[in-house]
Amino acid sequence: MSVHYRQAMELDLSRSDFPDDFVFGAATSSYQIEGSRFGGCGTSHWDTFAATPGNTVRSEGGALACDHYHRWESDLDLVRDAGFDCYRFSTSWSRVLPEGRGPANAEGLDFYDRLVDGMLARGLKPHATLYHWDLPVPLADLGGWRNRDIAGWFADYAEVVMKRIGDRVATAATINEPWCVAWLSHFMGEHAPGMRDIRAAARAMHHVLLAHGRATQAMRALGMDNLGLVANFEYAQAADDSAAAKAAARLYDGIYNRWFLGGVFKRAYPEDVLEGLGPHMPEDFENDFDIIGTTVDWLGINYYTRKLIASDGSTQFPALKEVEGPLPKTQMGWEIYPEGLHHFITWVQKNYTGELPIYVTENGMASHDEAAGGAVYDPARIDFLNRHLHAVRHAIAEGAPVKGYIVWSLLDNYEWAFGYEKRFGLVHVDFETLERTPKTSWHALQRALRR
Ligand code: IFM
Repeated sequence: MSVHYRQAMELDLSRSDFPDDFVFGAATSSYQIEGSRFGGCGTSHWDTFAATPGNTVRSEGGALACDHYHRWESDLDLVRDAGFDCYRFSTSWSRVLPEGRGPANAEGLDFYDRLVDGMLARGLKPHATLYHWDLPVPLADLGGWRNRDIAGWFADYAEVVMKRIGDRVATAATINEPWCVAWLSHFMGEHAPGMRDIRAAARAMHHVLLAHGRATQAMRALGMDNLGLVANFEYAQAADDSAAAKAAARLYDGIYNRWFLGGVFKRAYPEDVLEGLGPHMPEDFENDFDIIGTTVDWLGINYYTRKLIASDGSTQFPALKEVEGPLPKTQMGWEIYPEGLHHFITWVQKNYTGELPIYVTENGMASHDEAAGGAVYDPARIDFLNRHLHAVRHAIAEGAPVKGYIVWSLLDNYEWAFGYEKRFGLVHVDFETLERTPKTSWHALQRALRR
């Protein structure tokens, strides 16, 4: 191995470059890894969405996924052996409450009980998320996120889960990526339930936050703390110098980045977005801001990329389109832009969260990784992690209260509409044999965390 090769395989930061109480972790989500056909899990809207040809690559779904339901112990060993401090996982609403409401599936609750104890036994802090997109079909059939009642259903589910594991989790998040739950799924139609409807989207944009607020209150009532929301952010830049492109990028930023934070931290939605969504919002939505603005203890930032945005020339809201950018891209076709992570940490702190702790709850990249001779060589991921960790360190040096950095993802897994094609893992999964092989990025992180 040449010196150059070895250097390309190292992170140039180590644990000691971050504050003493800073945590490093890896993340997954229930539907993407567990296998939804096991353990009495109910049907989720991802099972039915995937079963409809054309919605996902090769109609792939999460029935087996990484079979984590049966392999969770060795998977947690991989988290521990990498030297991580925490593990971010989600509980499946369908596994816990197969009908979405009513009787709980004892096997499902037992599974998460064992999982949390398994983390603690390995010295890992459990970072739980209640909703990472596996909505039970009986609730989807009642209108899902379009139905205001979902706020109460979700709060009840939060209570059932946290009565069982809430005494042992280090942090609890309500919703993962409200933009995906609402906009990507109800306006863009790319995720379950695959709707393309402005009215459905407006309602989901509001109800997802109402559900967040109600669940936060339910967990507080159980005496829990360290409660948060995990939002995703994309750095929106005008594709050219035109006023139309600048306005389009600003609106994209409003829908993606300012809407959810506005609701939770300012108890108001951004005016520019309301201009389009206003006619479709639920009646008297303003009266819900006391619930939506329920105090949280931290904010999670998921960050992957930037987008170049232009006007699509139409008059139909939001009248914008994405334009391909010139930067190097990941397997997802997403530009690599670490400056965006620094931007969002400092922007969020300045405009919304102040001294509230921030976690980078997801960051990572997909690449075409292949196992050969028991190894998986992924230097691009090492470079990606390095550059984004520098961005985090830069923000901390400027005073941002960042408390942790969690890599997406522990394992190659089910990447939603892209099926099993896109590989985000630090650990390669052979989807024929389900064999796990730590990639060179996993080894590089292990060395960096030991240093
Ligand atoms: O795989 C997803 C995850 O479920 C949510 N955040 C983005 C990841 C990569 O697309």
